[in-house]
Amino acid sequence: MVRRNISAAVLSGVLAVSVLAGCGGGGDDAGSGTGSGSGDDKITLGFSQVGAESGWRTANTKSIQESAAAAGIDLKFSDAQGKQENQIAAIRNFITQKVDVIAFSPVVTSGWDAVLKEAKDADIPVILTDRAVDSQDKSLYESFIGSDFVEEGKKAGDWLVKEYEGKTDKVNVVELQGTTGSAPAIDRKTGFAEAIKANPNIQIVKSQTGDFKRADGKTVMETFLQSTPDIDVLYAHNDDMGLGAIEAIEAAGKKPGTDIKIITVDAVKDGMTALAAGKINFIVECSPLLGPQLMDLAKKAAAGETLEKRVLTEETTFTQEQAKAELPNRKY
Ligand code: GYE
Repeated sequence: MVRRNISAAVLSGVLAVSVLAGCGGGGDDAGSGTGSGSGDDKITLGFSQVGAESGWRTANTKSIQESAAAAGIDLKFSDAQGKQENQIAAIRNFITQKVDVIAFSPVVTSGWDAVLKEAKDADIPVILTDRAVDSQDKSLYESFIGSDFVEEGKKAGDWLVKEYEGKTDKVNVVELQGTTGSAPAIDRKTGFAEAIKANPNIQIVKSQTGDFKRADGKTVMETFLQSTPDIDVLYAHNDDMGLGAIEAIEAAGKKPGTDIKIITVDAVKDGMTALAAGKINFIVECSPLLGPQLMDLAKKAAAGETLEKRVLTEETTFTQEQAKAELPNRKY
């Protein structure tokens, strides 16, 4: 059953009236008093997911669904299939349903102000999960939990600079970008460019989106290989695109990890397997396991608490040797 949290109702008498009227279960709600012990005070969380574009996303969805169940939160999960308009529709639907909290992973950064304002006007707290929005008005959401994507790009670039330390020969890098306009694509590009900029011999010679998908990574890499014969390095914004590119590289008769060095981001099991096998050279970790922290934040938000505005995910990096050691423990 969809119910509003008590603290919000206490804060506003007007809201309390409209909430009780809107629930169609006024007796239950009116009797719930302190918000505990009624047996029917489950928090409802509406979550709009980007889609299922990558191994990372699949692991992220699983983490959110499992953590909601473990936390006793009623999760309304909606898959946007990579489309912003679907996410906006899902969020509007959550508002109509009067969920207690809304969380979503915005497919792109811009274009959210109107729907976020609608949620705010309905007094439903919003938590950004994994990806950022570019809204200037930070009061449109309560918290943003996820990685520092600029930092991830920097870690990728720093590894490359070290790898070619002391060398002055030209290093041709091709880049497979994530979904155009998404926070991780923008930031991973920025961070990487910043890390390599003091080394003019390291140049990004081709850069194109592969939409964070394996199939697109493969087709775009095929075109890179056709147009640019002397590729030294591939920087892919996620494992899946890197894995697709590996297929293209092998089909072109080259050895991934040796003829072309490969750096990716995520560290999902398939990526780690390729890293341990020597087909990828370095992976920057991006953790998809945001579920437990998201549920904690959702509970606090439903209780009317002020949330930390930015919750950062802790992450590491993996070399081939480190991947071999980590692989048996990798859950996703
Ligand atoms: O790196 C990629 C996924 O937003 C961090 O989205 C996420 C990214 C992740 O499709 O694999």
